[in-house]
Order: sequence, then structure tokens, then C-alpha cells
Amino acid sequence: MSEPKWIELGKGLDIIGDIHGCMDEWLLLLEKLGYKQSADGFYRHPEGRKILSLGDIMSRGPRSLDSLLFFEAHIKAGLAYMIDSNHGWKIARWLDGRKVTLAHGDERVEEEFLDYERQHGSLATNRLKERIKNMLLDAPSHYVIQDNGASVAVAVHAGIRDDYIGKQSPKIADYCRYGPVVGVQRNGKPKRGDWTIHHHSPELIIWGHDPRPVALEVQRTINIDQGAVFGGDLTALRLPSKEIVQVESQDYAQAAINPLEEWFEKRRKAPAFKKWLNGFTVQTETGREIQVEPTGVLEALDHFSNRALPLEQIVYLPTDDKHVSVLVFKDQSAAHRWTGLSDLLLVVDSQGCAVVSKGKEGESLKKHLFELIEQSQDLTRLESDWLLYEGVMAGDNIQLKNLLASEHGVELSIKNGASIQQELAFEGIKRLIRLETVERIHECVLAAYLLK
Ligand SMILES: [Mn+2]
Repeated sequence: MSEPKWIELGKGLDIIGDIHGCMDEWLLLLEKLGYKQSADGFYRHPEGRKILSLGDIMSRGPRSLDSLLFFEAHIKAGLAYMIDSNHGWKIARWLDGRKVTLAHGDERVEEEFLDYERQHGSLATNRLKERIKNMLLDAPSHYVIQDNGASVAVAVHAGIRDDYIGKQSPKIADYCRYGPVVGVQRNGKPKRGDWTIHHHSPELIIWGHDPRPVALEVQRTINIDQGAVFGGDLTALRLPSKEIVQVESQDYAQAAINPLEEWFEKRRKAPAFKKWLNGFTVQTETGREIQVEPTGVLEALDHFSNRALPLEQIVYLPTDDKHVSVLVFKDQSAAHRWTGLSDLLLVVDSQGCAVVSKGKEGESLKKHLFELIEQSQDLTRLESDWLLYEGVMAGDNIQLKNLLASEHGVELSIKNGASIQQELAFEGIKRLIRLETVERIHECVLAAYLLK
């Protein structure tokens, strides 16, 4: 049974999301983090930093065994830590000779052990299996990370309750591996709930397990599983700096349903308009609460449904008639991923309407804007899926004024004494970067429109 443990932040920790056998990417990430391979084969950091894996280091991907061997050796040498996880637990019980069905990529671990046996014989294989089993069974349900005696963070695979932190029981171990159960699905499988909304204690909870495209910090919880094995990124969160370091990976899993694509689809779900009709409040990151009265909401929703651009394509409303917002996507698939539509360039006025109309004139304005953007950015080599500019209307043309944001961050920060319009624009952009739902972004757009 796993038992929780306390570890000191010491000279720094690099916490790693689900590796799932993506060993090539893991080695690249180690290099990017500054680890160097010593003559004895171990990877060490010149500053004495240590590695902490959130589990699920194997299954689904191509090199599970190498990943298991890496952690087995580095944990023993005191250079790394690893916590328990759902795949880890399954493999541990399989190695322990229990009757388990290997599925969801666990069968690939068995294949690798069979390969190993063909090469090294059954005696060596049994010894290896014993070592790996022990490592997996020794993994605690979670680690509490302390800095000079104060708990600053918790590392856990799938989730934790505040009252479980630092405690142990089979029930707690189960919760940490799989997350909470809130019901039963139609197929008989347990329905998992969102535990992050119940986290109120001060520690930062770092978790993985549930792949999502970006590492978002929400209410002092941060998910660092960016679906490496599904073609996303392999992520490291560095403590104490909270810096995120990533390497791109490939879709090794080739799953019928790709969880990263599923995430984008879910975020584009049509908003529940009803919730705004009686007025609403927008809470911004700066702590401001912006109240919107019910008057005019119905007309505004009618405007956005019938005359403005599709909601997915509006990030924020420019504050006056002279300005426009210009959103450009790297390519068709990026545009489709974020908006569900194929338009590469969107020019939006202060009413949320498209400035670039169809027809010949519209085409030449689009061409002009693409030329302006390409003068400063090579879109084919862009790391981000999109770029957002502020533009100024100049007769029939548009001049690009500022680069406001990209998928990776906001270029302009909000100044003290910003207007409500500016604050709402900034909040909408921040929500887009955090990959929040269209509904959460449109809330800002709607408020900005109503409070003009
Ligand atoms: Mn998992």
C-alpha cells in the first residue's frame, strides 16, 4: 500500500507529467532542463536539482521499459522520485502475478517484456520484473513538498482532497490514482468528477493523468499532463520558480478518441445564453468584479446571434470605432482547432462584426494584412497557433498597431486605472490563452458590448 511522504524542495525540483513511454522526448526534456549524463550513466543536474514524476511513465507509448528502467535506477540513486498512478498500479499488480486485463496501452508494456525475455532469457526477465514491481509498489499516493518545514506543494497523479493531504489509506490511494467517482456512466464505468473546485488550502497541487492542451493554473491547482503520448507536449514544472519547460511529442497512442482534440471540441460548446438574461458578473484576474445589469442583454444576444461573427471567432471587442482586432491563424488546421471554422484571418470591429467583407475589396484588404503580418512573422514557423493584433482603421485600409497576444502569452499588460473596456478585453484574451471555454470568453465580450 502506498504511503504519503514529505520531501524537501532542497535545491529545486523538476516535476514531470505523464511520460507514457515517450522516452526520446523525456531525454530531450532532461537536456532542456539542464541535466547531464555522467560517466556512470546517471543524469544529474549541475545545481543538484531532482526529478519528481507524477506517474504513468509507461503504457501507450513506444519505450515503456526504458522509461521504467530510468526511474528504477534514478530513484534508487536518490536522484528522482515517483508517485503512484493508475497505469503504474495496474502494471504492478500484473507483475505481481494478479489476474488483470492489460488494455489501454498496458498491453504494449507486456509486449516489451516479452521482447526483453526473447533477448535476455527468463531468469534475467524475472529479476527485472521483480525490481520494477517493487519500484511501482513503493510509490506513494502523493508527495507533500516542503520548503523549510512549510508545505508549499502537493504532487499527485489524478487528484486529491484537501483533507487527504499527508494522510494514507487504501481509499486515499485509490482517489489519488483515479480521481473522485461521482456516478456511473451508461457503459458501467465510473464517472469522474472535478476535484479542483474543492481545493481551498494554500498548497499548489500539481497533477497529471487527465491530458489537456495547456498547463493551466486554476485555483492553486496545475495540470501538467499535456498529452505527450497523444501528440501534445511533455511538460516539466520547475519549483520553486514555477517555470514550465516543454518538448513537443508525437501521437504514438493513435487512440480512437484523442483527448486533446476532445478538449478543443468541448471548449467550443455553444454557451448557455439563459444564464446571462438576468444580469451577470465578470470576475477578472486582477480581482475586479464587473457587474452587468439585465437591461439590454436580450437585444445584445440577438445581435451576437444574428449580426456579429460566430462567437468562437470573437476574442475581444476593440474599445472604439477607430480600432479593430486582427486574429490570424498559422494554418487551416490551427484555425479549425480553435474556432471550428476555417477562416485564417479575422478582422473584428467594436460591434463584433467582420470588417473584411467578402468580394474583391475584402480579398485585397486580407492580402494587405497578410503581407503586413508576414513582414514581421514567418507564419509557417510560428510556434503558436495564432497571433492577435490591434489595428487602426486608416481610410479603406488597416494599420497594425500592436501585437496583443499569442497562444503563449499576452504582450501588453493591463495598466493601473484601465477602463472597464480594456479590463474586459484583457480578461477575454487571458481566458483564450488559458484555453477556457467559448462561453467564458463571450461573457467578457458581451459585458464589453453592454457597458459601452
Ligand atoms: Mn493516469
